[in-house]
Amino acid sequence: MITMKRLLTACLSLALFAACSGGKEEVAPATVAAAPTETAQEFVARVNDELQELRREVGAANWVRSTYITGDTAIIAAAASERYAKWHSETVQQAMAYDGQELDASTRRALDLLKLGTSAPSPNDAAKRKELAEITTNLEGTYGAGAYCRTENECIAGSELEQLMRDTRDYDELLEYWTGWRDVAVPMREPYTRFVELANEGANELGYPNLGDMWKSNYDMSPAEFEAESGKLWSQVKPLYDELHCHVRARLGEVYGDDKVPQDGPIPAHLLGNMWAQQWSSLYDLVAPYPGVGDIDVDATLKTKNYSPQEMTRSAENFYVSLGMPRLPDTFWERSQFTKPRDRDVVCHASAWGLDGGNDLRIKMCIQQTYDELRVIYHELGHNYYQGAYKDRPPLFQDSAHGGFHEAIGDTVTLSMTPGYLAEVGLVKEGEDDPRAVINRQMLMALDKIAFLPFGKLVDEWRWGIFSGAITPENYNQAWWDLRTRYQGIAPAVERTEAHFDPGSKYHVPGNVSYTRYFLAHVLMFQLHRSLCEIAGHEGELQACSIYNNRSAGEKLYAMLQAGASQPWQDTLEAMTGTREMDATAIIDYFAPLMGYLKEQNEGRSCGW
Ligand code: X8Z
Ligand code: ZN
Repeated sequence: MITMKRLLTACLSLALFAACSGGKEEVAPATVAAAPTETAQEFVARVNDELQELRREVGAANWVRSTYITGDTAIIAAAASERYAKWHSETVQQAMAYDGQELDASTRRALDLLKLGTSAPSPNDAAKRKELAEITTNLEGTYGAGAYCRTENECIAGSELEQLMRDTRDYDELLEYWTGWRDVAVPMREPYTRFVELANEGANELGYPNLGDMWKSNYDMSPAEFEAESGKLWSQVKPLYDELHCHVRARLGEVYGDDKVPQDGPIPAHLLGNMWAQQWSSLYDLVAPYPGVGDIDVDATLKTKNYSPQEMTRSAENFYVSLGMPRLPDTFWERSQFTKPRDRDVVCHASAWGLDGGNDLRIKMCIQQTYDELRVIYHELGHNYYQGAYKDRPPLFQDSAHGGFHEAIGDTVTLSMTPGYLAEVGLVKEGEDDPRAVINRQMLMALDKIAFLPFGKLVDEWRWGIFSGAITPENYNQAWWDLRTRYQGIAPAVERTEAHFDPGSKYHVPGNVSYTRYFLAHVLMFQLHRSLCEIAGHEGELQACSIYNNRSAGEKLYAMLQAGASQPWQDTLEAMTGTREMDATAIIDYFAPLMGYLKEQNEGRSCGW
């Protein structure tokens, strides 16, 4: 999505960028624009210059805020957001002067993207703008600094709770972490409700019925078409999820007992090895089809060789370099946050930053020595390589083709982390050729990629509902759990009420990052992988392909990244894959071997919930 936030960071809170400034004397710009004094092209050139300058300031303020959460940095970040929001409101008003003019496609696109240049549009009223900036800044800060305190002296930070959810198998202990973390979100309910009112007002002023429609307008098609498009993709992939759900539920029933995991109902939400039940790879040992066959124990290598966070990051960089992409700048290594500082609160949720117009690339993570984290690093560097590739475009085009593309690049690359690749770079020992190892590997992959799909779909369905008013504050939590159960087939093991605000326990809600992008990325990554593998001349099963070291694939990928947001995403996708449509057939092809196995396993079971 084209947001001020995303123009700089590929996962940062929008909140920080949506702010304002100014006193009471401010007058809202006229809604009917005066005759312009500059041509549309001159206007766009000026906007690009101003945007570049503003981004330096907003980027710096947000970086400091995210890596040093205090009351002081809240003031600095909110003030910068506020300034950006003021500029944005006023500049969009000025742009309306060109509404009726016939313009070349690039200028028209620049004006359209300008309008969409925030994910939390402010009302054009100084007091409300300030309020919105403060709310969004504080919501993300509350998340970043959040912890579950078992006792007065024993508090566990969010990122540590995430790790415990991966490692622990004790039913009650898991439930304790699960509910403990959700207490952090309770105080978010009220400010979030106000956020919805204010940002909707801002969206109305920009001409959108509500913020959900504005978010859905980011895809070079109408909101209704976009909803239909994502609905179509979901119905293509749902059968894969249903098989996986059925099998995992059966195994969990064996572990915890059918009284705890009823075999005809939703799975208790705290048992999937992940705080949000969104990626299940930490359950691999429970569902490994052929235990021990061709095991890819990257965790063990990282620990035995004692890889540092920087070494892990270097290994990800080497992959991109093998495709012919440049090395990351020295400043990346100097300025990134690789580990969780001991002495202060930070937002640990991983993000990638393209500061100074893409010349100053950084990641912000709290890296742990695991294979899961290694893959997150590859994901983040995908963002950084995108940011570096489109940096020579005008600022309004410095973004991905659509939000899903930004999220898909690093994940496309991780599909090339085949056993052969991992052996070549010394992360595992050379394995033998055994078809059972393929099924094992596919299971591990499916626990992440297929398990994620319904969650990727529902988070914004909930937000579209609250932004449109179809879901009211009295039903926020109930509606959230209805969607979680309907899509994911999971349910809370303890009562949840409207005193809770469980969506707030997921970073992207207080962080105000739209989420459909991840759902789309999970479809696109397989589509892109299939095309890149064709270019690389791969023959045979898609799951066996790695584009590591392949310059032809790398060139094609880099050309796509360089296009940035300069053209409709359909053109970009066509140049890369030959088709103008997102399509889930590649993910279905990819997992064909595993699907055969799952169907066999599920025979005689009654699936569904
Ligand atoms: O937020 C992320 C990235 C940063 S853009 C780590 N992801 C989503 C999540 O964690 O919920 C990647 C997968 C989905
Ligand atoms: Zn990302």
